[in-house]
Amino acid sequence: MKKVGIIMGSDSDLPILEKTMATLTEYDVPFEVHVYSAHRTPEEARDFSVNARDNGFGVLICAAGMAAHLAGAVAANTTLPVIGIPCKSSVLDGMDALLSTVMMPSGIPVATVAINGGANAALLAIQILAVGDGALYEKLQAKRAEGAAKVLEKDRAVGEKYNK
Ligand code: RP5
Repeated sequence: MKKVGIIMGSDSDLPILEKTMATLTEYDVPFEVHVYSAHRTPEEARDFSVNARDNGFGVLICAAGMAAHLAGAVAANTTLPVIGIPCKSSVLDGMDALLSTVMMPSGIPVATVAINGGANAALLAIQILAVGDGALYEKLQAKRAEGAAKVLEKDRAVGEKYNK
């Protein structure tokens, strides 16, 4: 199976990526994680992106906060699908990172998930890999059904308490 590459702009983004790694682990999807910054270590971020396909990656997830150019800079150097996670910093509530990540010019797409959307970034990466992987597709279907069953159980419990 192709690996998922996870890049964060700073190790201060790690708590958000913990959810990404936990979700990938839940689905037995291999990943490799790095701290490369579009601004502080641009050469390392570029080298990783340029060589990612040859190094066995199928999807890249990039998390960054503030002036979050990492996902876009990575996407500029690869045609692998790139998923951006805008990270919330202490100011502006993550709107800065959201707009910096999502507003890509035509030609260089970044699939942006919600602010701090670490779990959904992993799920989207898994869904991309599942296009060509029947076993992974089956796992996704099973987990969706499990999730729906949990919600229906909550509906039943809430209804039992309040619907007199
Ligand atoms: C971004 O700046 C990082 O992705 C991080 O979210 C933010 C702050 O980085 P640190 O100053 O905590 O290293 O590049």
